[in-house]
Amino acid sequence: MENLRLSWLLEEAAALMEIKGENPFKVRAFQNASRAVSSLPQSYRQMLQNGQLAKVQGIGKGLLSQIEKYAVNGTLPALAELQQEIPEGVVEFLNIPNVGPKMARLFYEQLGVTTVEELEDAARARKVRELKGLGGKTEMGLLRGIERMRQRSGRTSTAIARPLAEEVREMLQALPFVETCTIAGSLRRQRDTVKDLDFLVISHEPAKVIEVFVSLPAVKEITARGTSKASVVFRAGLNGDVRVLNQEQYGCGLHYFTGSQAHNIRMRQVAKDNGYVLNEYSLTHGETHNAVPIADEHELYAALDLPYIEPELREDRGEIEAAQKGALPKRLEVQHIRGDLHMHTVYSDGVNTVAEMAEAARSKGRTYIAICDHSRSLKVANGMSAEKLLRQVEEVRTLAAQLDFPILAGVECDILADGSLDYDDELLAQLDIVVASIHSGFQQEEHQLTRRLLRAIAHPHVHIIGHPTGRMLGQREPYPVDMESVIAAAKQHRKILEINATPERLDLNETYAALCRENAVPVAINTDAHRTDQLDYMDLGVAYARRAWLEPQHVANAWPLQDLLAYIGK
Ligand code: DGT
Ligand code: CA
Ligand code: CA
Ligand code: ZN
Repeated sequence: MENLRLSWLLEEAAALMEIKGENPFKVRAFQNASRAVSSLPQSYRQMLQNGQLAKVQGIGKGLLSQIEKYAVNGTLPALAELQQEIPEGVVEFLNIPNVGPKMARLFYEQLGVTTVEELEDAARARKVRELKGLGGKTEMGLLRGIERMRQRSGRTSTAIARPLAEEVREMLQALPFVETCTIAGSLRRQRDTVKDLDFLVISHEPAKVIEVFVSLPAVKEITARGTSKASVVFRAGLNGDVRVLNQEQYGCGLHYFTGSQAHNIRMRQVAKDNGYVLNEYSLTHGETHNAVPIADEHELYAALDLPYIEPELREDRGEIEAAQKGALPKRLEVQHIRGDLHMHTVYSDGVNTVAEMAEAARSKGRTYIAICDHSRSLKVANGMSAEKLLRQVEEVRTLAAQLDFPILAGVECDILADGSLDYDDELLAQLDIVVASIHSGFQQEEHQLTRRLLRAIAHPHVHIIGHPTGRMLGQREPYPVDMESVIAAAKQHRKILEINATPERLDLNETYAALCRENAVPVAINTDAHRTDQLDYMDLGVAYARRAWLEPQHVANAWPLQDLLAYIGK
């Protein structure tokens, strides 16, 4: 417990330093120390006394001296100083969509605002657009962001929800009196947005767990608090529920809190049909009332004569019937994914070189990739001129030979307002693969947007339609498109539609992805990575695709490269 508290304080200091604009190495040092402290084998105090703490990796001299002072008087000097300098309200700026530490600092330093209300007033008084590097567009975006933050009655994107949930889970899991902490609810079912976060904890000391949960640094407000459950509002704006159970209740409890409610209701009926009673804690015999020991969800399904049903399928969309008939979809795993057909490099708005992306993708188990940087019209993303694209094609081909790793030379080509493409046919013909996407003119009517996509699909040099509905979860609605016509056209022209695995996108959504499956239109799950670490979005894309019941055969980049090339006619 002592270690955890220190770890939080170090983390908080790091966040404040970021706002203050401190040297990133210094920020990193505090973050690393926070992580190191949270996983110490003994109490930091003991380790300080016996000299072991100085040897721990991630805790340098400066940090050690901070911790020594903390051990004596209970305050971290660096944090105390930062809290003097930066008002609490400024930290809340970070909860506004698209506001990072740099911008928060700018508002605070240049406008002198210290609360969200003051910031909003300043934006309405058109003072934000006067700031260096910002403009009217940022100002409008800021006002919309503040509004959205307040609304929040709605759902939160998994992009925000998942990192927060993982952080909370790790903190609870690290407690000595916690056996297991599991994320349940819609996040475990891999929904694209969630209403709240649900945590299930196994512990013999529920009161202690609740105590820690409600005092987590991420918690803003406690809305309900009992002896074994609690509800809070996180600073990020969404709610959280925790439920503490004992080990015997784990299997049924996890199943219940994972949901969905509709799936649970069906499962209760199945239990009843089999002579049992299923509730949130246990499975009991209907007549004897004796509990059936259920250690985990596998045992629960087995007790009801069912194969295990993946959380992603638990929506009462036919999964129970499929399970009874032995017709559940084969579980799509990230190991099935061979290629990644959409990623960016320094040629447009990416951070890494072609070589770095290729090496990273290979080390993550991909056996082929496509480099698809932005095309010339997309000025904001540093779109490539025709000459630059040709230079890249050359580099890609040379590199593929050098690395002995198949890299397709591609492009993410803008679909212009009239549905034509951003380069001429002669240039496109030289590429191995073309992802065509809409990045502008979302304001068009449904029939115009649909026509644009249909024209692109019919274009002989286009192979994949990127993020087909343009949604940005929590920021931008999908643009209106007649997706049934789009899918029909994709089938007719043997094209591929993308599930863009970026957490804010997940586009196609699960409904359209399922429609593709039903119509035998292959889907490509692409990361759209702009940095090497974003290649890991593949895990999320795959998990999301399971919600659409996609199997490896439905996913074009799970095919061997030869099959993919044959399908796109290369
Ligand atoms: P969300 O939060 O709207 O994104 O979706 P969930 O599924 O996480 O919903 P939530 O947080 O209200 O509840 C978590 C799970 O607890 C839910 O999936 C199933 C279970 N649950 C909650 N309320 C009920 C209920 O009234 N009946 C049944 N059978 N299950 C419930
Ligand atoms: Ca929930
Ligand atoms: Ca809940
Ligand atoms: Zn794009």
